[in-house]
Amino acid sequence: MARTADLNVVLMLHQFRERPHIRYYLGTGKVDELKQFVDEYQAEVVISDDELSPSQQRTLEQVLKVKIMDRTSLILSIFATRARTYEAQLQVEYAQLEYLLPRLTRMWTHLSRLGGGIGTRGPGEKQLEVDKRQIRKRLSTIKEKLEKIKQQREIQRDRRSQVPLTSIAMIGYTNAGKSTLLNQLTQADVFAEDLLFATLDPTTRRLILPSNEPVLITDTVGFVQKLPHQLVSSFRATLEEVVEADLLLHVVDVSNPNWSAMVETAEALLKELGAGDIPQLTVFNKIDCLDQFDPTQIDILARSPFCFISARTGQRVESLLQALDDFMRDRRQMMRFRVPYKRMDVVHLLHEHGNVQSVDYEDEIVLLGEINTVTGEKIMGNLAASVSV
Ligand SMILES: Nc1nc2c(ncn2[C@@H]2O[C@H](COP(=O)(O)OP(=O)(O)OP(=O)(O)O)[C@@H](O)[C@H]2O)c(=O)[nH]1
Ligand SMILES: [Mg+2]
Repeated sequence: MARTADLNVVLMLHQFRERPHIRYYLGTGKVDELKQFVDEYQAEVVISDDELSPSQQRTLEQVLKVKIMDRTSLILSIFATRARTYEAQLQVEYAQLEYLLPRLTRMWTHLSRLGGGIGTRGPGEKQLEVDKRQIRKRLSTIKEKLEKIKQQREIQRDRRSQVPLTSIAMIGYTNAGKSTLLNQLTQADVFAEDLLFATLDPTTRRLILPSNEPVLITDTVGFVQKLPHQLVSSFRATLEEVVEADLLLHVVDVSNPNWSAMVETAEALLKELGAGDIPQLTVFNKIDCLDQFDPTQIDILARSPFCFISARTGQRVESLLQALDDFMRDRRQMMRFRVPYKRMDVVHLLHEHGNVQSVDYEDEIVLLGEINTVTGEKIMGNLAASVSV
């Protein structure tokens, strides 16, 4: 992640502890060691792989005399450079301000030295209150704006669901290949790069399965271990696409030796979002990077159906489509429709959404076809006056 943020990593330091040191995060001996390295390498930034408390961050900054970032602020700054739509920008700004608010005191300790002694209300403290008030005001403005965007999206979603299509959401660890897969499946033109958090905004495309059934497939923000809670809450609206999906495609980069830890991270986040019970299809991606692959070695998979593909080369993508069709088959039923000749629009809808097997022209048009039961009923419901089964 540091490299993603254009930082040049010169050294990594580890310490095993029962729990972080309450003041310094690291043990005091380790802090001394770190201080020596900072001087030796003339490091400009020190990043901790956990979130630091505001006071730990402050104390370390005083001792090490360099900028201290934590995992959260690093992720936030990467998100900030990735946010392209207005909504994503607002969501990131919200998360950043939330992160900043309890950390503002630093400026005060620095300014108060100019004012009175310790314990007096110097000019710095007043400034701090003003700053905090402004931030809270901005937070509530952003919240209102995000709420409006959310409402607009709900209207769009309602419009989309005039004829309800099964919705499939792609989830998975960042860099797993979700956007590449969406592009491969639907010729979408989504930004897919060897970058962390390449995607922040959800993109939805229509995909026609081999059985002729159209579905909606959505690509969205990738997950990461210890994803900051500020981001989870501010991206909740975006992640609603995930929570409301009928099926999750859990994309896994199987060429990464840590893939099973990544699967667990994603599972935990799904639970947190309330999406833990949505049916899943695990998609092991990047098989083109493996010398050989042996599905039997993978034992965690009893939990959900799975397939192996390469989103980049397109290898075995048909097995994924097949698995999607298998999932859809359970939701389909053979139905007979009688449609008056003047309702050719309904005939079109049925051809578009179902697998029509026969059409007979009698006093009405009689169609026999396999169709998603929800879709079939909706089409009939909308046109109840003129369609019978
Ligand atoms: N070799 C190989 N590389 C792949 C494959 N699929 C994706 N990649 C590469 O993996 C990198 C990440 O792909 P993305 O599609 O951006 O991944 P993502 O899951 O959308 O990532 P985020 O948007 O960051 O969550 C890109 O460099 C892709 O070219 C694959 O099947 N094989
Ligand atoms: Mg992506």
